[in-house]
Order: sequence, then structure tokens, then C-alpha cells
Amino acid sequence: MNGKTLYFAAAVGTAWLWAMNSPALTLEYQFYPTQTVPSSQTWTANFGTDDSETIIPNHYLQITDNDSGDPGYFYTRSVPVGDINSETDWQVRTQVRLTSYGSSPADRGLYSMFVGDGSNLVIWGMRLDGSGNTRVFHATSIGGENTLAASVTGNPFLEIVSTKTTGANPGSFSDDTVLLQVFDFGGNLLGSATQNLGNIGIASSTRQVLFGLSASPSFGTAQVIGATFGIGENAPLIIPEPAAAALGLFGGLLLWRRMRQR
Ligand SMILES: [Ca+2]
Ligand SMILES: [Ca+2]
Ligand SMILES: [Ca+2]
Repeated sequence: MNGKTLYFAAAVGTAWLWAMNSPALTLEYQFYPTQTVPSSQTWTANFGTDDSETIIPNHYLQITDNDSGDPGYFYTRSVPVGDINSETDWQVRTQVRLTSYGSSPADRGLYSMFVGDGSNLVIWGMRLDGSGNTRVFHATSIGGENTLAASVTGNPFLEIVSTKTTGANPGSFSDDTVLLQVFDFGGNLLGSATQNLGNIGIASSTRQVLFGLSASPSFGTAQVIGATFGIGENAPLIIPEPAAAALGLFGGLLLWRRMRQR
């Protein structure tokens, strides 16, 4: 065995050990390129009879909750017991906007995402405030506001990322933090809030991830381009619409030509 082979064997051994110690799993809904509903991408759809789920071609998935009595369309997948526990790092990501909203009481989220790690549920929510702003927040167990991350003028599409990081103590989740970040589509950070998992975790044995209109007193419409989850790794990036991707490629070509001409 020469030096090169030894190095390769050591690298493989390290990778295998890392995989054994840190199970990693991604779960995702991507509107592009197939433009299908989440149930066509292995998600379980939950909804009431009055609610609707529509593909708006070349744009987004549109979901509507039509009543204050039950939730609207939301989507779940279970996470195998070996892939998550309360000390697992995770990240969730979505691109979404709300186009209508109502609720009583008024602080309840409409669109939300959650991760259940077998000990805690961690939820963030999103609503309109009645004064023309979109609010994104760490949520309480009933979907109300716990800690505001951003209040954004109007209702533009936003990219929302929540990242859970295990603290220094690997035996306890009480020192773990959850960072909730809100970006515009230019990549600008519009607001963020960090909370301790001990303050926002809701005791639950559920091992599941969720996105959609999961709060019952609220109602309204959300438009969704993607929702992705990384368990033990970063959440996958959301696939842009083909026209935007082509434009990006075109821009890249122009830059390359300009650099070559220097
Ligand atoms: Ca409903
Ligand atoms: Ca910890
Ligand atoms: Ca509802």
C-alpha cells in the first residue's frame, strides 16, 4: 500500500465515521422544475373540504385556507427515529408570500413550518398585520407570536431560513439555539431573531416536519415556491424558475466575456 492509498483509506474511514455519528437527511418540496403539488413529491397533504391547492403555471403553488374552523393545506413527512433527536442540528428554508389573511385572535400565523425532533416541536409562523406588513416570528404552541424576527412592508416573496444549532452541552437541548432569518430575493437580511430552544420548544414526541397553513383560527392564501429541510445538514437551496436561472447564466456569460476582454 503506497502513501496515496493509505491517505485514501483514511479519508474513507473518516467519512464513514462522520456518517455514523451524524445521520443526515434532506426532505424537500420544490415547485420547479416539475410544477407538481407536494403529494406528488412524497408529502402527505392535510386539508379541509373547503380548502384549495392550485398550481399557478410557471409561478408557484397556491394554497388557501377558507375558514377559521380548521387548518388549510399543510404537508407533512415523518422523520425516522435514527435520523433526529433533540441534539440534532437542522435547518429549514422556504420561499413564500401571503396574499390574504384573517384571524381572531389576530396574532396567529397562517403559513408555518415546524420540526419535531422526538422531544420538542419548534415552530415559526407568518402573518399579515392588517397595516400592510408581513410578520415572521418564532411561534408559541398555539401558533401565536413568541419572538418577532421581521416585519416587512407589503407582502413580497421572502426567503425564510430557520437554523437550529446544538449548544456546547451535547447531553441537553436547553443550551441549543434557533436562529430565524428573513431575506428578500436579493439576498438582503431583513430581520432575524435567535431564541433558546428551552424557551420556544413545545414538548412533543412527534418526529415530523411540516410546512403550510397549519393553524386553525387563521385563514387566507399563501404562494409557495419551495420548502426544504436538512436534518443533520443544511436545508437544500430552492430551485429558481428556469427563466431566472437562464438570466443568471446569461449574466454570468456576459461577465466572463467582459473579464476576457480586459
Ligand atoms: Ca380550512
Ligand atoms: Ca445541547
Ligand atoms: Ca383555518
